[in-house]
Amino acid sequence: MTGKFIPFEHTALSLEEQRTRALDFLAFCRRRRSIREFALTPVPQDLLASLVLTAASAPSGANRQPWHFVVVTDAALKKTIREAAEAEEKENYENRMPDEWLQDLAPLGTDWHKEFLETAPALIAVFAKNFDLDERGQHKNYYVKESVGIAVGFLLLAIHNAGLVALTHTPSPMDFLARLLNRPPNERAFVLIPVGYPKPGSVVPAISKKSLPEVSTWL
Ligand code: IYR
Repeated sequence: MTGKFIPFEHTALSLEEQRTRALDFLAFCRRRRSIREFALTPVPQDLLASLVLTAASAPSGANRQPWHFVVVTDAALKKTIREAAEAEEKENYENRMPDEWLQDLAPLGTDWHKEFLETAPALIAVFAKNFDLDERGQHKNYYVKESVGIAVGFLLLAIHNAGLVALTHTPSPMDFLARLLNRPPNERAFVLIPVGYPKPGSVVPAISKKSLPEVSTWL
């Protein structure tokens, strides 16, 4: 072992406490919903910083932390992002998406209009880095999609835990984000997450999650 090791601080729980916490957390996670309509209420910067740090606490291949988060609260920049995303999405909905995809999206009620990119008080653009760029050149990262996917999972639950709501938005193609946000050439846009408070009276699609037997096999 060449690395430095420190004691792991494990919090031991009684079995009863484990069960209660597991069920409470399940109920908590099930209350999370993707929200597409936001109130104009701003989110304080310190709260957004805690969310980003929670995402950045995720495990990653060789602990390379192959992510970068750009937090956009500037109104003019949000408008520019909205216009660029809508241009791509209009093309998607009208020409690029096959019928099967459009039918799968119908219950969600989505279309190419992306007002939330302007009304949400903050947009968190998540970038994935296949390699780092340093003085010596390129330094490879590992399991980049898996790592950034896990970090986004942490981020979505951090948002929910802080009493905020979000949407996992994936305008496609997303290259315009790196350009508009001046990102270096080693960063690729991974997902765009509007964050804020729900518009009063918000509704969500009446959809359900699969059952345990549908999602798991026990051997
Ligand atoms: N990115 C498009 C389409 C879309 C795709 C999936 I898969 C969704 O779950 C929801 C939307 C959009 O944002 O409208």
